[in-house]
Amino acid sequence: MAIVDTRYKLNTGAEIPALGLGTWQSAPGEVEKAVSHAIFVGYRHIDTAACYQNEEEVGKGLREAFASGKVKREDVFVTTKLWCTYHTRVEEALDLSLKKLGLDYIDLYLMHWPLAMNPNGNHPLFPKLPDGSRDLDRSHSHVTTYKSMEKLLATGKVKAIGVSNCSKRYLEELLPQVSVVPAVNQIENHPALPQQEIVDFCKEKGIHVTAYSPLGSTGSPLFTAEPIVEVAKRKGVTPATVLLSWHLARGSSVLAKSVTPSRIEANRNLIQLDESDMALIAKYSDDLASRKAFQRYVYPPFGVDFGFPDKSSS
Ligand code: 1BO
Repeated sequence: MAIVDTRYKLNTGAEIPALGLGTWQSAPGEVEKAVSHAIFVGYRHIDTAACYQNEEEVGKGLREAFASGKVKREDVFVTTKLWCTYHTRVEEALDLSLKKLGLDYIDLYLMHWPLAMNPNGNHPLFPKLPDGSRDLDRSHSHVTTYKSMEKLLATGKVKAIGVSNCSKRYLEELLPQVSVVPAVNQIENHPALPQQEIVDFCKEKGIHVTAYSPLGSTGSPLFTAEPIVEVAKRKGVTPATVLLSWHLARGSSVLAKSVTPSRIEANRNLIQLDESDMALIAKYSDDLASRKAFQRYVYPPFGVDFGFPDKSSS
């Protein structure tokens, strides 16, 4: 089996393909083609979110692929996410996403961030208070929201539920209070933000990790970082291939975002990294951390301390 066809078993028993197409920040008007192209070239995992405002386009791309007759709905793992202004209206949010996507079920429904925002604020997605700070809805903890998500499982409209951007502290708060262990925690993850503590905690609790922004954010130093380039040379691949493959070596699935057909295709070239490759990259991560060259944890979410101290932030 080619490494790109790797699948991980979730705690629901379902399988999640190791490589997914990410659509966050993909330009409108380009996502539909990106989704259909990705599926035509073998991707079986598509990630979107209500907040990305591209679910309709993603849906069109999916329908184009299904209409070809080569791929069926059940062949493609589709993830979407509950946005923060909908924490008090979980099923309504899901129904809106299903309608936009043109699907009758979602394979994985994630709480996008573990905090609720005012549903009646001055902006439908990012409401702010007059002083410019986030307009939060403190009547809803992430635990309350997740409990509403648990009820969705009985409707058949979601096959699995999970979380995103959850630190160890948020998960520690959640797990003892809920009946369904999240199937996935989707987090920003790359060698400059390894989030090892969260990855280890999720593994211990049977929560699969999916990485977003695996190449780092805009202006990321990762492509030219000496250890990444060194591993790429050793293996005869590009730095991007090394950065995507790093997640598979850690047992995580990875979302590769692109709307460019050639790049969508190139991102399938995942390879097996060995212990010495991983050790070289780990040394780079540790070195960045020791120089405090990056923020090791992206929490608390949006820089907001939502009711309890996030001890993992430092
Ligand atoms: C605000 C979106 C973060 C990535 O899903």
